Amino acid sequence: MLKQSDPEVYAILKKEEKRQQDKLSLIASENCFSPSVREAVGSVFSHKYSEGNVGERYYEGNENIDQLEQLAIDRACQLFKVPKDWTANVQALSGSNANLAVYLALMEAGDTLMSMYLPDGGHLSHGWSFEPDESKRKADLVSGSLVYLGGKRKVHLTSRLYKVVQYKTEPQTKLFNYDEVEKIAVKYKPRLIITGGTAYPRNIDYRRMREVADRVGALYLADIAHEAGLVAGRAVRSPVGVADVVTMTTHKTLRAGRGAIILADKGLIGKINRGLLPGLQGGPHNHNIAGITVGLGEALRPEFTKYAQQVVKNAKHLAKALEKQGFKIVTKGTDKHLLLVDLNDQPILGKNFAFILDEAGLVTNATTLPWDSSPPRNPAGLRLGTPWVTTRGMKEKEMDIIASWIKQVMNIASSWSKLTSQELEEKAGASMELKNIARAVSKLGRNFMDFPKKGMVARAI
Ligand code: DSN
Repeated sequence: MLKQSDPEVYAILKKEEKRQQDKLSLIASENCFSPSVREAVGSVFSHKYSEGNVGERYYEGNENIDQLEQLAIDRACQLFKVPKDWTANVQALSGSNANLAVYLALMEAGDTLMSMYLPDGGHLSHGWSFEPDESKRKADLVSGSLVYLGGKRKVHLTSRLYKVVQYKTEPQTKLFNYDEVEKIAVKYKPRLIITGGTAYPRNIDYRRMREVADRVGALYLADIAHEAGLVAGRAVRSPVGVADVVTMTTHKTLRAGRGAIILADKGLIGKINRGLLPGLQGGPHNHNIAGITVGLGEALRPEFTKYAQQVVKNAKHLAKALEKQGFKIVTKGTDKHLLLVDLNDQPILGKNFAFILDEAGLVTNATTLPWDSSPPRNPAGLRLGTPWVTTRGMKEKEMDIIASWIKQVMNIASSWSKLTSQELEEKAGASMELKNIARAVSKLGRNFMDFPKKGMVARAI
């Protein structure tokens, strides 16, 4: 129908379907959803306003939305094995909004929060501000201090509303030292401590962080946006019942459509509900809640546990395979779905390399690395993740192939290190060698996804 009614949008949609089919997404935060999740997201649920919570709405006509949202809450509680007195909120439109709702519920403006340093893998919504003066930034990197008190430019709302103290990894290991984190907490006495982020490849010791929070009388928020599916599939440890509040997005490893879930005890969730509405949002996106409900149902099936565990196996294997190809992996591996490649000893750094890889059909993103002073516009790191390729059914054998393609691309690009970005883009665009790899990527991809005719979930694992 769209084809006839709006051929322009239809043509763009077809191009995007082809891009997703032909290329491999190795972006750690991306995944693809089953046809059932997508059917629910595209449903009439998007037509309805339903401000409020189950059984207490400001608009009439919400008997079906109530049933849907209660099912989502029940499934979330079952999947994440919450304690008896806990419940869920499934209305936050995104992970950032989920976190903001928690802050609104638990803190006053001006309170102190403590979170992971963004360049070491934290998240913007945990309160980022930066120092525009590059020399001061570099001085901070060599000082060896494990605490960051922010810079002049308060780019995220969180850093405008609250005092933000961030803890860093250690310069040698690039790991968090919990004794040091505890000292920082004792000194700055935060009201809220946050763990989690987007690029820390190792497990977080939730129990140790609970001890830190208890020592200083802070509340503890575990943001598992990235790991939600791995927690659900028991492929990594769970902070549920350890932290006071757990937030997550639903569209990354959890593969349940776009949105967010907040888990906490019923008293806190009551406050968080009010943080979201009227504090932050208007009507919930019921079509997304429908997608989340279907995705949670899928995640409750035994196949999902196999999927989550294969995601981790694939990431560990990809890290090893890349090491064999001569790449340096931050912390020498991973405990989860993502890994960081340190390109400092390679001819091409992160942003340029990610661009060239995309020309070869491998979609990735550049990232900052802990204790690295490369320019933020072309950071030295490359973040890779395995959630999407695992959904497509790929296993260790394909990780070896992907690692060898990444090496081949670096070899092809090795003589381009002195080029300007524009020259490099022209070279990459014209390279027959990159086009050949892109063809091989697309050929491999055809064995792993009948998109969009057949469901990936049915094919995966
Ligand atoms: N954009 C997400 C990621 O890539 O990790 C975080 O919000």
